[in-house]
Parts: sequence; C-alpha cells; structure tokens
Amino acid sequence: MVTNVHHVGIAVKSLKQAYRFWRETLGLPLSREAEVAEQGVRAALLAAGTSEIELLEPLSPESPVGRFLAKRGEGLHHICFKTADVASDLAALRAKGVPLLDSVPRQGLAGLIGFLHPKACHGVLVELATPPADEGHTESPVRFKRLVIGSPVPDETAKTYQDLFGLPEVEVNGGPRTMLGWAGGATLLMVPSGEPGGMEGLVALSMVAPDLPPLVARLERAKASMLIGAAELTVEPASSHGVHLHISRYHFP
Ligand code: CMX
Repeated sequence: MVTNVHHVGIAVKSLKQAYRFWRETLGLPLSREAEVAEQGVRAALLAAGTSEIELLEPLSPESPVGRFLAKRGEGLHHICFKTADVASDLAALRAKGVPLLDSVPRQGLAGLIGFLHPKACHGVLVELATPPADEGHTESPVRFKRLVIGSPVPDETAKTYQDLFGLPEVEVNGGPRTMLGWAGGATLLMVPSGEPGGMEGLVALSMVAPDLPPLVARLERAKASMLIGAAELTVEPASSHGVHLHISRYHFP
C-alpha cells in the first residue's frame, strides 16, 4: 500500500537553529516551509534523496510537538509513508480496528495526511501522506537511507509494519534483525532494543553522502561532535538536534 518513506519528522526547539545544521552543514535544500496552525507547528520539508526530512517547531508548549519536546527533548518524532490514496488506506485501517488519530485525511505540509496512533506501531508515530501531483524532486548531497527502530520484539514489530503497510522484507545477513523497505531505496531496520542501549521506537537515522570529504569539512567547520571512519561518520545527537545520525559513502550495507 505504501510506496516510499515520504519523510522523517524531527522535533526541534527552533527551525532557525535547526537550519544551521540540517540545511547549511548537511546541505539539504529547503522544499517548503509553512505554519500548520491546526497541528500547532511551523514545519519545514528538506530534500534528502527520494525522501525528505521534516523539521517541526512547536507554536506553543501545549501543542503535541511542544509536549513531546518537554518529555523527550529534540529528536526523531515520526515517520511518514507515501501512498497513492491516503483516504482509502485510512478507511481500510479503520475497518481492521487499527487505532488512528485521523480517520479521514486532512491537509498537512506533505499533502493530504493522516496519523495512526503510536500504539498501532509499537510506540512509533506513523503518518500516511498523499503528496500533491506536482510535487517535484530536488537533488541533495546527503540522502535518506534508513531509519532504525528499537523493539523488544523486532520480529513482531516487523510483522506489524508488513501487515499494516505491505512493506516488503529486504534480505540482511542473519541475526535478530529485520529490514523492511525497498532494495536500493529507503528502509526500516528493526533491531532488538538491547542493541541501542535499551532504547525503543525511533532510535537512529542513517543517510548516504557519496561525496563524503566536503561534508566532513563542513561538519568540522561547524564544530560538530562526531566519529569519523574511512567511509562513514557518526554525528553525536548533541550536534544534530537529538538525532543519532550515521552517514556513509555507500548505500549498502
Ligand atoms: N512518538 C511516539 N510516542 C509519542 C509521540 C511520538 N511522536 N508523542 C507522544 N507520544 C506518546 C507519549 O510518550 C505518551 O506515551 P506514554 O503514555 O507511554 O507515556 C503518549 O504518547 C501520550 O503522550 P502525551 O504527551 O500524554 O499525549 P499527547 O496528548 O501529546 O498525545 C499523540 C500523543 C501522539 C496522540 C499526539 O502527540 C498527536 O496527536 N500527534 C499527532 C500529530 C502530530 O504529532 N502533529 C505534528 C506533526 C505535524 C505534521 O507532520 O504535519
């Protein structure tokens, strides 16, 4: 039913501050920015390969993102899957008894959207979006690759995502992990929550930068805390608005 990861939402205190890292340092181009008053946010979509990163600044501490920041601080907030017909997908999920926050679609920054309740997806907030037909594609120097989800029961979690969204399984090298998504494209990796130190839900974002040296130079100029390897780097959450961020030259593994 879903055809790609449309975007990954990140809750931030201030869009202006977050732009310094996500736009200026990583180089992700701004697709659009707008206030979504009904959601209590000012949101910005930044191009990241065939998916996007959505930065969310709360308009008030009482809004859903304001409460999220107060409770958990800045960081990964939700995942949004692209679908051709959000209205019929929400109706099908409702008919299956899946807990929804929106039973009919409404207008969001990503197009027509609807949220499932986090309890539908093992504590992860999932959005479905049908973007406008004229949504363009902007090239970006760093691309979305994978989202890592920590779960005490990774197999069960993967099964839920397969059942609800029809996500195909991508083969990985054994172990207690399951990867779902599109071979060569966006994927979700379900790992036992013990691996990321007991963290459950959205725990890390993995991206690809085929031309790594200029990115490393920009990160160094921005004084980002990071570990640098030969073909990859890991940015500390303190430098990337609460996100455990891994960037590699290669799409695989
Ligand atoms: N991901 C996972 N769980 C979340 C969450 C998130 N982003 N936000 C809140 N929760 C969890 C809380 O941790 C809490 O869990 P526990 O009961 O285990 O402690 C539970 O949901 C209730 O949290 P709360 O702060 O007491 O309740 P809220 O009133 O904030 O309700 C939720 C939570 C998910 C229903 C609400 O945040 C919501 O409606 N979100 C959807 C809309 C949204 O996030 N809009 C912003 C995005 C805009 C856009 O993309 O257009």
